[in-house]
Amino acid sequence: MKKALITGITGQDGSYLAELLLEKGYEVHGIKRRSSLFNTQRVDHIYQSPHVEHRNFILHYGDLSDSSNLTRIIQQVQPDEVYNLGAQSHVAVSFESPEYTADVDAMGTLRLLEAIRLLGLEKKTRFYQASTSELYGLVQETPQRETTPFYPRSPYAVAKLYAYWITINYREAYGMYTCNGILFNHESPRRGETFVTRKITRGLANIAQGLDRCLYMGNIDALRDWGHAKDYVYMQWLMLQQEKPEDFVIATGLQYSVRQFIQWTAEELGIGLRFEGEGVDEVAIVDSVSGEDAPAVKPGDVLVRIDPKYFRPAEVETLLGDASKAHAKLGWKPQIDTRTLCKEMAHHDLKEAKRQAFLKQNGFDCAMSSEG
Ligand code: NDP
Ligand code: GDR
Repeated sequence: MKKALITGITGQDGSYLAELLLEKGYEVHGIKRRSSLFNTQRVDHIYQSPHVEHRNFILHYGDLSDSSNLTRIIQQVQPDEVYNLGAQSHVAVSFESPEYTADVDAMGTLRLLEAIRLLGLEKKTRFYQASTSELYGLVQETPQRETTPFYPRSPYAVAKLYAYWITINYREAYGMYTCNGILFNHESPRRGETFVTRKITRGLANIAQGLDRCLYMGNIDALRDWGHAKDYVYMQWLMLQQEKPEDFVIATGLQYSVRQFIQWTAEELGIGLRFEGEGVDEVAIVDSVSGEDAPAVKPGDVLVRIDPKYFRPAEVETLLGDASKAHAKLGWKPQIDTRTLCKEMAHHDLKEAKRQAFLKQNGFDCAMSSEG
């Protein structure tokens, strides 16, 4: 039985990857952070109590900022594969906590690689690094592929640049099987609530159900290449199953604006929207409402406004990936397109909003926040 260790197992990708590896018969170990509230909601459905015999899903307390802890876990687990998905992954937050982001996202990667090497596991343990399209930042070529020069635009992206190169350096210096997946944005109903797609699907569903009144957004002209997280974690596994380690871009090859994602989400909720105004004065106004999913919305309502507080000090305006290398060498193609992804997320969040609205109507408190 192969053993895998996943950092960031409680996150979006970590939860899908853990499911995939369990299906493939792995013993899955994950690192979770200590938190004052439960933080394992995304993996609770596969959780196994420590009192069960022959567990194949085991969580360890740990943190990417603590090398002695990482070394102890790797020594104990002796993993065949390490997936480094743990990170302070929010670009806007990285401007507010740049040093912490560098410590976890850059140095955390080094700590894992050094632990593998110092424990003498460099010929046994394969290593996957969660690299990102944010490395391209101010894009130098469109579409972006493995050979496109990088130009990071945030403390997050600069930290991930270090992680990208240290992963390659350990491959070249010590002959380790290490690789980078340069993944473009990928989303799902499990996406963190403060990333733009989830903020939109959750925010509009809440408004439709009368739990909120208006969604405040940043730069809705930004263009992204959005895929489904389930498709992308499969690639993470596939990259570690090759004869030789290599780096791959993973993307759908299509890009859309944030504004388009808002429009699609509204359509799924039966709301016709029109955009009026420009720049910080742009708003999205309800044109029509059909069906029963948006009882709290009527024509003329302003559903979306721009709040400059969500603008970033330096923005990545456009990203579009070229995954031909992954198509050619690994036979990989995404199965779920962006429109279908949006539909799945919107209906997931509508269901949750209906549940919250029901609780509210029956006198129970429900806390709503659309910060992000
Ligand atoms: P999430 O933000 O959903 O998950 C991040 C995970 O990292 C969580 O489990 C979080 O724990 C954990 N984590 C945060 N800080 C630490 C720390 N100090 N020590 C240990 N663990 C920590 O991210 P995604 O699942 O979306 O992304 C996975 C990885 O892929 C990240 O590295 C991200 O930067 C990268 N990436 C993501 C893309 C995307 O579009 N989703 C695209 C390209 C790259 P907790 O649950 O306690 O917060
Ligand atoms: P990104 O994702 O920065 O690409 O990083 P995010 O969804 O946060 O932003 C995408 C684009 O939308 C614009 N935007 C807003 N973003 C947020 N969060 N909130 C808003 O209100 C808002 N309004 C407009 C942003 O300015 C941006 O242009 C994600 C993360 O998962 C990273 O970890 C990962 O590396 C990259 O994707 C690829």
